[in-house]
Amino acid sequence: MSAPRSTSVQLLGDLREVVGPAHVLTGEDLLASYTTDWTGRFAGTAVAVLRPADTAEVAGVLEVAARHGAAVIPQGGNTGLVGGSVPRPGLAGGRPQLVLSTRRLSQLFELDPSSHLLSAGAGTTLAQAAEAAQTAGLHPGIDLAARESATLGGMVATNAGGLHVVRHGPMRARLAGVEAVLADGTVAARLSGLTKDSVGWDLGALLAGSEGTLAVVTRVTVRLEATPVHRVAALVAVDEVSSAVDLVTGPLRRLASLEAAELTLAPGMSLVCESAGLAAPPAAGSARAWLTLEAAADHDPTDELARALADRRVLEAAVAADAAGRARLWAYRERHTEAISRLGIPHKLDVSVRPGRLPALVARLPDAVAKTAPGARLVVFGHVAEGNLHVNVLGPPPEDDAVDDAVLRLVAELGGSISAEHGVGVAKAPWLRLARSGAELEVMRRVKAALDPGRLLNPGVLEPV
Ligand code: FAD
Ligand code: 2HG
Ligand code: ZN
Repeated sequence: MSAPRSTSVQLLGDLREVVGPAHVLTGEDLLASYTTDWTGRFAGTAVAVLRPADTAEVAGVLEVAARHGAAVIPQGGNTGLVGGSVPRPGLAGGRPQLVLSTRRLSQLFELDPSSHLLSAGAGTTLAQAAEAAQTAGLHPGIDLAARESATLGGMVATNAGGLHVVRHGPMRARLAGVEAVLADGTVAARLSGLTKDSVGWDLGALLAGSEGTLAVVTRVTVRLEATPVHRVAALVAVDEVSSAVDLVTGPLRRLASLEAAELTLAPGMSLVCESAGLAAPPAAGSARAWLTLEAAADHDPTDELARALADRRVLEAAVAADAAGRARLWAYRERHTEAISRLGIPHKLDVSVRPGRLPALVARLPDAVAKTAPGARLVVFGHVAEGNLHVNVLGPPPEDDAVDDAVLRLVAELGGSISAEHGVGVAKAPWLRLARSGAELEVMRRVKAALDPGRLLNPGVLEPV
């Protein structure tokens, strides 16, 4: 929703004083890429996009926004998939909406190899952080296909997961410190990087998963891991989804070197091969599921991986140890998101159940989808070790959420979560009560009211509808 012209003129004038005229973007052409989300399902209009250069400018932007009663939507790489990083019509209660882009907050503040820590501006991309860590033979212990655009601040705000959670945990576990600006401009920081520090509440843990509703993260300190000497990837065809789950929760789980265990199914495999022009995967035609595995260690983990896969339910496997070969195998898994988006605007349901219930979820999804969205195309893949499936449905119009309702209710019935790693955003706000009790939501409401009483930051996100 746009503000009355007089308000906008004063607001824009004050914002230009804080960040400089070149960093207050206005006009539809300039705003377009900041006001529509990655999927194309969520979009709105903003009075301006602000590109502050440092923490003081972020505080200044928030102070001006509060004075003018404008809502602020923090945005990093805009790769979030739940509509939390863009303005939305109707959610700011008629107030002007501003997008605060963190992309200029990309300074590398510290690389401390002895403590295995990297501290950088919130707008630093994951790829930039990984490249910096690599100069010391270290890596951030977290990886995802959006690595070239997703920012450290966005990854904290969503508690991002990704491909290496099985070994190194989600972003919350990688976090050794944060600096953030609260809605009233207060700068709060806990950047000591200490492994043991039990003085009260943990600011980073509070902000991990807060989706831009409590503060703007301006700096992130990440724990690093030593880069293993050897790395091997495998694309493994199995007869059934249940076999993939059994292997990952059994022999593979016992491998200390296991770094990734990803699941793909036949419909997604066909789509990716067609869309990206890839050769047929192992056992195409007979396999119902594939595991993309990666093991990494200072010894060569190929033999131990092979031993863990010595099982009659494994139909065929392709293995690669060199970087080009590994990338070739990973393409079957990593190119799902882009291949799906080529077909239209998907309904994305990022859900988790206990791994043992994955086969039941996979088996029941087609029926749940067919009943609410007849003729829709269903593509399912995910992070099998955490029971995290990415359920993508193509067909229903973006605003028709009957299929979202059916899938999320099925997941809740199986004791699962409506968001495993992407967050709630606006996409899943109507179903928050399926995942959190009334008492838990009341705690969230009180924390929000304490830190952002004017509901300045990301109104509508993470709020029960
Ligand atoms: P944005 O999209 O800009 O923002 C996401 C949310 O964080 C919004 O609510 C926003 O308001 C808030 N936010 C952003 N920056 C800040 C800040 N500095 N302070 C406060 N709030 C902020 N996600 C996974 O978890 N695992 C995956 O494997 C994965 N793979 C992906 C693959 C592809 C191809 C794509 C497109 C996305 C993928 N994602 C994945 C989703 C996405 O990359 C993550 O959610 C990522 O953490 C978003 O980072 P971002 O910088 O793009 O944040
Ligand atoms: C992934 O694991 C991402 O690749 C994206 O979380 C999931 O596209 C999706 O649904
Ligand atoms: Zn994922």
